[in-house]
Amino acid sequence: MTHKPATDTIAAIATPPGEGAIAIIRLSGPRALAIADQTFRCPAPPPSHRPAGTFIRGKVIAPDTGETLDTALLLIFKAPHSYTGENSVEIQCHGGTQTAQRILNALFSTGARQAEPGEFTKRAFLNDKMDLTQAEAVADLIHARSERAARLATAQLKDTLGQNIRLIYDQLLAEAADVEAMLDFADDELPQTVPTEISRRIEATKAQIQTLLATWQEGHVLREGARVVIAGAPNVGKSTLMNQLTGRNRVIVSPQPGTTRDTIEEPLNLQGYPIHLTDTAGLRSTTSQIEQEGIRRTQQALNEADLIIYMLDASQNLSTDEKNFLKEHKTSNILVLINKIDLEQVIFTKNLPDFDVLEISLKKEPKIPQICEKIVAKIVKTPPSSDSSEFAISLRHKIHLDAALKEIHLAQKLLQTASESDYLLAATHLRAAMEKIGHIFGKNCPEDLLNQIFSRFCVGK
Ligand SMILES: Nc1nc2c(ncn2[C@@H]2O[C@H](COP(=O)(O)OP(=O)(O)OP(=O)(O)O)[C@@H](O)[C@H]2O)c(=O)[nH]1
Ligand SMILES: [Mg+2]
Repeated sequence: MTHKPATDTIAAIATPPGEGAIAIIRLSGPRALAIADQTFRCPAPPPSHRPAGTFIRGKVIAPDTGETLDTALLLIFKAPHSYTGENSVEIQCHGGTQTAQRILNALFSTGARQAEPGEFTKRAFLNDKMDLTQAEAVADLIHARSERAARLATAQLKDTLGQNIRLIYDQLLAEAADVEAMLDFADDELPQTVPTEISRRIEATKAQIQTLLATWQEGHVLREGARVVIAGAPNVGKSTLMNQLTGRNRVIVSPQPGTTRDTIEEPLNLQGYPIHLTDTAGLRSTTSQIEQEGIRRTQQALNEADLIIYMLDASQNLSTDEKNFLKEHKTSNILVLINKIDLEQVIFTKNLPDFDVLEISLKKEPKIPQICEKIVAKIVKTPPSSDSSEFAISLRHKIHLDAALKEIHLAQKLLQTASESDYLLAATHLRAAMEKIGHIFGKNCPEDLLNQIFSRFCVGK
């Protein structure tokens, strides 16, 4: 990476606010060791003269007044062997709400400035300590809400995704160069078709990109959580299901149709996948303004859903509204539950041949494990296969991969014809694809894009 080394020194509290046993303050940049010398009193030699990796016990002082702020430990890292790749210092002081902030102020008064969110990691990226997929994995790990999410982030941090991406980048570079090399033929010797070997390699690269894209759904669910919305006519048992899935009496259940008036969201963790489960107001024609607003909110939740759980009452024939709903959502990601099979049943799975259906009785035979199984299968459409289970791409990666695929398609089309100008243009498309892939691991990534990525980090990371 070609960039100018940072000229300023940044500092931040790296531990969460509140009371705790210890707090950690990080300091990184060209003046980190000089600032440590000014603010940390310890037996000679001073911090800047100590070897990297030493832990020193001493006192942090306010340089202007000489007041002792705390007894603390100071850990020294020297460039390039630090997280950021710069000279860095970590101070471990007593926890609580005051001490760390007072120490931070002392560092500011000696020339450090407050670090932006993710700025330590951004410096690590700019100093080639990690590529962009690894930097993103740091944030993913911090935000991980399940064990699987944490495992995938850890693997990505070890560069599993980056290696795949860089391989694709190198392949595209070689493929573009080989297509360009065809321009060296004299016009009358130009091959009528692109050599099959090059076409085969381009096709293989495309397949690799598609394999990566197939991991998006899982990545999306793990990072953002899946939106699962329970919908259906009033009184079919939506709130009962919500309560049983969450294991809590969260929403009111009653025999009176129209009990739930608003959308109610609850978090749920199913087999390591975070889920936002939403109970909704029963869908029906109504003149009540409150209920109409509830139904409008239901519609909104349905529009944003990753999965709809549509519930029916087994003892009631399908209403026109229900028939219309099912027709409209034939192609949606939808699971149909025929509930109340303990009553006299008039609707069966066989009546709904186009849908994935479970017959249940939340009262007598809820089949919650089967419902959970179905939900997971439907939100993570491609179950992690052995070769893609090491990572799951994010939306940012998906956008670049999709764009790269488009460029490769265009190149392939042009390569089917055989004029010099077509070869040249095809090579240009392959290079454009390569550039999009490069953005994923951070090659020539525009500054505003980097800032956007690092802004979702915590301060101090
Ligand atoms: N017999 C029978 N009754 C059930 C079953 N599941 C739920 N119920 C009852 O059906 C009634 C309605 O349940 P709710 O969960 O409130 O239904 P809902 O779909 O949320 O209804 P609204 O909020 O009005 O749209 C309650 O009296 C439940 O006890 C079932 O499997 N069998
Ligand atoms: Mg309800």
